[in-house]
Amino acid sequence: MIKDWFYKKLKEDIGIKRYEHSLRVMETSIELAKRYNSSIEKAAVAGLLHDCGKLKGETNLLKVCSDFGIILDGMTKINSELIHSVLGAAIAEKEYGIKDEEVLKAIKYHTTGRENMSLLEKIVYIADLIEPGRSFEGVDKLRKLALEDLDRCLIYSLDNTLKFLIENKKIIHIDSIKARNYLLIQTTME
Ligand code: DGI
Ligand code: FE
Ligand code: FE
Repeated sequence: MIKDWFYKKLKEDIGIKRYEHSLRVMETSIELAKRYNSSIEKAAVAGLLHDCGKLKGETNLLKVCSDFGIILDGMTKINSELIHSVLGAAIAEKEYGIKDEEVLKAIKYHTTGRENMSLLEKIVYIADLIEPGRSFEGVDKLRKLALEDLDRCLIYSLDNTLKFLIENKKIIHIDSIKARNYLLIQTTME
C-alpha cells in the first residue's frame, strides 16, 4: 500500500519536522497493530499519512478544502487545528490513491476521535500522542497504558486533551466528547 514516492511527496508537502514525526507515528502504529492483532500494513500507511493535510506554508486551508470539494462542519471550520485531519483524508484518497475506507477514517478522525472508533482509528490516535518524540506530562503513563489497555489509554488521552482545551478556552469538537462518552459507557458495562 505504501509506494516509494509517498515519502518524498510527504516530506515536501509537510516539511521535515512533521515528516519525521509521521515516520515515528508509523513505527508506533505498527507496534500497536502487532500488539493488538490489527493489520500492520493499514497501520503503517495510516500512521505515515495521518498528518499529510498539514500543508507547509499553506495559509488558506479553507480554500484548499473547498477545492477538494470538502464540506467542513461548523466546529472544524473555525478550528485550524482540526482542518488538517479532514483535509488529510481527502489528500490521502485523491493524491496518494488510498482507497481503503478504514485507513481514510483513521486519518480523518486522528485529531478529535469519534464515537465507536475502529481498532485502527484507536491505534493511530494513540500512536500520534505517544510516538517517541512526544514529551508532555503524563506521556509515560500513556505509553504504558497503550500496551495494557487501549480503551483506557484512549479515555486517559481524551481526558488530557479536553482538560487542555478547557484550560485554554478552546472550542471542543463534539466528536471528542462523543468518543469519550462512548468509551466510558462501554467500559463501565463490561
Ligand atoms: O497534528 P498533531 O500535532 O500531530 O496532533 P493532532 O492532530 O492530535 O492535533 C493536536 C491538536 O489538536 C492539539 O493542539 C489539540 C487539538 N485538538 C484536539 N481535539 C480538539 C482540538 N482542538 C479543538 N479546538 N477542539 C478539539 O476537540
Ligand atoms: Fe495531526
Ligand atoms: Fe500527528
